[in-house]
Amino acid sequence: KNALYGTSIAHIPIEHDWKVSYKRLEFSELLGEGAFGQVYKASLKPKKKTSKVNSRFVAVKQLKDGASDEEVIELVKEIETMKSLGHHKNVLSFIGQVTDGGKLLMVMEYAPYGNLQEFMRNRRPHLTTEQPVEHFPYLCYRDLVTFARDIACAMTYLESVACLHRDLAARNVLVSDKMVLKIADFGMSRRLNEEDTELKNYYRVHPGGRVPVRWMPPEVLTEGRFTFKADVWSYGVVLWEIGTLGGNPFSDVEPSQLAHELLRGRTLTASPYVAPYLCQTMSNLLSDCLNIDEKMRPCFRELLHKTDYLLESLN
Ligand code: ACK
Repeated sequence: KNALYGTSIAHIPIEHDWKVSYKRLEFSELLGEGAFGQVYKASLKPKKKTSKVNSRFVAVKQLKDGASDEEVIELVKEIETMKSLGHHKNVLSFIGQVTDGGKLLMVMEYAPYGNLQEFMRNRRPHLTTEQPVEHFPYLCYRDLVTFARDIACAMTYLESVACLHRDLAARNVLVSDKMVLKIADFGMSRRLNEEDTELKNYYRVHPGGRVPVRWMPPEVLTEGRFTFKADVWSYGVVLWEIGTLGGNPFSDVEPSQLAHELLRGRTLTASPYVAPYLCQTMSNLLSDCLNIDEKMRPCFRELLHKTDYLLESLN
């Protein structure tokens, strides 16, 4: 049993207005499970029984029994990051935390259509005849460009508040009502403090620290040096995931060999599901993001302008 998960949870500083009482939650199905713990769908009842406000669906993340100190600390950090982010339409909102009974639960906005990777895979043209999926059976090119724009919009915001995401991938983007995307999973994210921003503008990954290798640029894999341009590289990989409707990037490369392969010129190219008239623009964006020289990669603001422009041109 770890120290934080027991009574000492009371020592974690908590702002009163983020507290959610456990009694207000009515749990339903398990949405997903990872090494870290589980995410459940729940209904959050209003604070006062007499309230005219309706219950709303939320997603609740909790650690598995016997979670290690590190896992608890990661959840606490994720909560702290989400609290500090402020609201953006393409960033999953933090609702509050439950600390009753010495348990720590993170309560967040519920995104009804799950993660973007599976969402796209379930809508691949050859699959839709076998397993038609409710609400959005097909995706059109416009949807794919809207996905690229939504993610660029969220990332521009995160950069503006000095938040490195460090785990940008389609599996960590959730699909909400009207197919609006929400960036989620801030477990690995770090806020750069003023000193970092002024002096070096990077975050160093600790030796042996976990990184999602196939979404990472060479400078992270070889030096553990993380800047916003590393998030831009990951964004490039996400563009490829969008173009392949949820493909596995670099699936034929051993993780230990990836840095070497990238430095030898290996990259991600053309996507089978992208319309011919979009292919050139999307490939250019992709190769701009996957530039070995981080200084040459565009910033998120530019990516937002470009994807927005592309979307307008489809109208
Ligand atoms: O594809 P999914 O159902 O979407 O599988 C993962 C799983 O939990 C582990 O992260 C789902 N999930 C996480 N957060 C949310 C949320 N806020 N709303 C809906 N599903 C969520 C995610």
